[in-house]
Amino acid sequence: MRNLRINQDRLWDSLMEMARIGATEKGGVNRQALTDLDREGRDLFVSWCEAQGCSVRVDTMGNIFARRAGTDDGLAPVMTGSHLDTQPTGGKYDGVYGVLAGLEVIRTLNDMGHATRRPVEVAVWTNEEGCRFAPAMVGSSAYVGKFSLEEAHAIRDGEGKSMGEELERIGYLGDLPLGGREIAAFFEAHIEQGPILEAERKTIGIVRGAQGQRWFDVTVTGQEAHAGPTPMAIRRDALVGASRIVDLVNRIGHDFQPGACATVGQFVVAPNSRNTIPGRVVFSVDFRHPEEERLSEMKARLLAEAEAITGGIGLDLEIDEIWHQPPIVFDEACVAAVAKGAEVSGLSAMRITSGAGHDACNICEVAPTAMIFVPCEDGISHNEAEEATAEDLAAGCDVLLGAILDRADAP
Ligand code: HGY
Ligand code: MN
Ligand code: MN
Repeated sequence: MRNLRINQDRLWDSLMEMARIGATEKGGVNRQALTDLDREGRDLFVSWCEAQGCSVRVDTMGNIFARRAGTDDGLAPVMTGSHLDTQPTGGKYDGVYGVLAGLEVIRTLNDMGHATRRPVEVAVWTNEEGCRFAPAMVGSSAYVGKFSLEEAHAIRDGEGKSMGEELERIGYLGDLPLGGREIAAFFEAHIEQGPILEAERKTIGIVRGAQGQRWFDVTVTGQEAHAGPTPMAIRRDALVGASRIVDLVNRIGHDFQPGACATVGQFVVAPNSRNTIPGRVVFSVDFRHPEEERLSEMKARLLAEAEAITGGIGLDLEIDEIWHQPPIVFDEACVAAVAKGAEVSGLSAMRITSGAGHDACNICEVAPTAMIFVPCEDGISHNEAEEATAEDLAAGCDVLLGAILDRADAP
């Protein structure tokens, strides 16, 4: 089966067609979870899968499963897939590549008339990005039981709309029960979203695992007052306290090198009026580290020093940890299947740990799992300029095909 190769142009054309849904002026994509654009992208994907003879089912979290039957169809499927939702200023490949690479595998197997022993499924996981509905990876988290269905449905966006309501509104509140199905193996193809593969001139990242993450919501409360008559000495300026904590977050990131990442991405000042002293600031903190110990130390330092900052200037502080994803290690046999796929395809490859979180980081809790990375230009992602070459994307998809066949045809 090794002479099986995917169709590079067809994969590229599908990526470009999907990228038109939510296309932004700067060449990116804004197709956030459970919006009408997300529905449009989901509908397009479902139509492509049905055209390939797949049966398509949707679960109660809106996760989509397109299934190509196996000769021994009662066996647990080999699954691949990723997400179709994007960041507000996202790119054409983050998540979408893993979904459409899975579809390209199905298309190639159909072209070759190759019947796999096990069924093959392509999954689309709901709300991987976590920008409209926090935290990230809710669909795959709920699938493996980290959230109950009620908890996940109750998550609200900045306008107070809940995931449950929005799933119903876009017609993706399915009736397939959440999780509980055996998966023989799960492979996710994804762009690296960092600079390592490009710097090392490698085409394939054999992903051995992912770093841990801790996400926080921080609220600093002071007192709104007039910017003119209020003397500096008696002010309780929430923005001053919040700004000092932003600097603290950055210092923690630098102090826990090598490996740490620390980001404040969302920042809301109230009342955000130029001549009123800010009374309340709410912002996000995203900590990451490959080692759980270090990640806990980063958290401890944030809690201790933020309290000292705000207490010292009469402000109130609330830090709410909204998500913790420990570092994970993928299944060695699946990682080996990816390594073998790269070797047989004659592609340059290296083992790598993922800096980003992915749905595979959840699915690995219920199935043997591994990921395949391909480079993206300058390592840039979560940016409208995100770019990758048709050749690298096709190479990663060939490795995905090899890994899936390795497990789907296994005796
Ligand atoms: O935040 C992440 O790592 C992923 O892009 N949701
Ligand atoms: Mn992604
Ligand atoms: Mn992303």
